[in-house]
Amino acid sequence: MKHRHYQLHTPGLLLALVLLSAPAAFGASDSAIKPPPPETKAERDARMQWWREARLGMFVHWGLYSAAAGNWDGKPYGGGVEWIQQQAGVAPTEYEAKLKPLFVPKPGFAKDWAKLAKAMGAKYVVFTSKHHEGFALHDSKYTSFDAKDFVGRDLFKEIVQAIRAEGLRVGVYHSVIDWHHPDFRVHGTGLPHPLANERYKDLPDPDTGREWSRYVEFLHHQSNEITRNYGKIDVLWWDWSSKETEGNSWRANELMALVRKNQPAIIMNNRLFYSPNVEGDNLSIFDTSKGDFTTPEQHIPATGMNGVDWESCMTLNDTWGYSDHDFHWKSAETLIRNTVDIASKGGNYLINAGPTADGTIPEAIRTRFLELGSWMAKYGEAIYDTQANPIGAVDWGRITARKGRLYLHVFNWPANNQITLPSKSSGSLNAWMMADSRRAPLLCSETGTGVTITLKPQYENPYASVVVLEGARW
Ligand code: JFZ
Repeated sequence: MKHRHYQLHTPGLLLALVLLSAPAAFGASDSAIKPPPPETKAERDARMQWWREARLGMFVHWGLYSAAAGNWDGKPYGGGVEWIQQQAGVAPTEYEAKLKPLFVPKPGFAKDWAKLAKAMGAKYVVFTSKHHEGFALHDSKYTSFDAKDFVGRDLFKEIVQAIRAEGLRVGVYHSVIDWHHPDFRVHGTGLPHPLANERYKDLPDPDTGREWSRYVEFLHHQSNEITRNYGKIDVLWWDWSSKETEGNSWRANELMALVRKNQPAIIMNNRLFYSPNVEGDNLSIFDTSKGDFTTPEQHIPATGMNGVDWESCMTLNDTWGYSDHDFHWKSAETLIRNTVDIASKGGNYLINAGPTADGTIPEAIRTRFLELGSWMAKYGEAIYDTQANPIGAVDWGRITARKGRLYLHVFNWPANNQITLPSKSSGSLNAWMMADSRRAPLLCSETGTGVTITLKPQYENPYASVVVLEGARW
């Protein structure tokens, strides 16, 4: 269970431990940095628009690790088992040999993913083109550790086409960490590596002969392939950097310029740089020169922040990659209320699914995503393209807004059927239960402390009931 804490709850501890033993930072000097393309605020807003409106995305972690299903040599592992190679300290040759025969994607699996994403109400899908294990889903000229060589299919292409066919935006997660590449360093990066495992401590220095600059070349080549060979890519989700290995270590500015050359409208996260927001809440440290949005992981910042684009990503159980023994599922209620909470703070919610080795999304995930989707189908107007709560926290639920309208999401239905919000009337108030197609007006009254609205119990929704309110002022 220690691993779970490392990865999901206190990664800072891991970083701190590694930092203590880490030699000085290394990394190629960034001699060929090209300045970012000039972009006005209006241009940036236009580029970010679809993403800001989207509010909900589906994350998919799928690779060779899916075939291990959270077990190695008969031993079950907990936490994020897409790290199983690192958790069990497995050398690349053994890892590849064991998992290759087990990784057999079924035909049409990607269509199921895309259909589920659509039914869930997601507007975009972010899938792992390569996770830390180094296995590439795209057909890469620069390695034979890729899907084409393993299963004779370009899985990246299948996935992109399926997502597009559902009218959804395409996001690609690309790990800058690579446990397979012979030039990716084992020690001193502040990043995890399987060969840093205890069991190898008496062997000769595994970093002898590793040439970092060759790895970075390879990273640039693969990033070029995935952004050049598959049509439009909407999001690039880099993962991840430590204090010691970030920015120039990846020749990040050059890498981002390359990607933007291939995909002028692409939206990138900021994980080519060390980002305390992965664990912390301080959105004010966000810097757009390091990426377009920031990525709190497994948590929701206490408040949003004007002008900061952010996306909370979360597992559905306690792992990103598939585990056959982790049943610690979040409920549909949690998914729905998190979606509302995040929208009320002006962020996006990226919810993960870990398919099995053949690409099947487990039933426990499907049912929860479909439940979220049926709520979104009814109440999506109160989520998509809305703004953050403009009037402050309320004890009965959350608030989202758009021009002239507030959406009041009631989590805690009051016994007297009345909710109060701290705002005033701008003349006449008009409110109705969103689930009431006749829009019968709710009783509204201005009191000394704000506006009181009387709800109609027959429209109560067990997850979140929504009131539409017009004519409020704040
Ligand atoms: C990373 C991955 O390691 C993980 O497997 C998953 O893909 C997730 C979405 O991203 O998780 C992290 C990233 C950063 C830290 C810890 C875990 N960190 O900064 O300590």
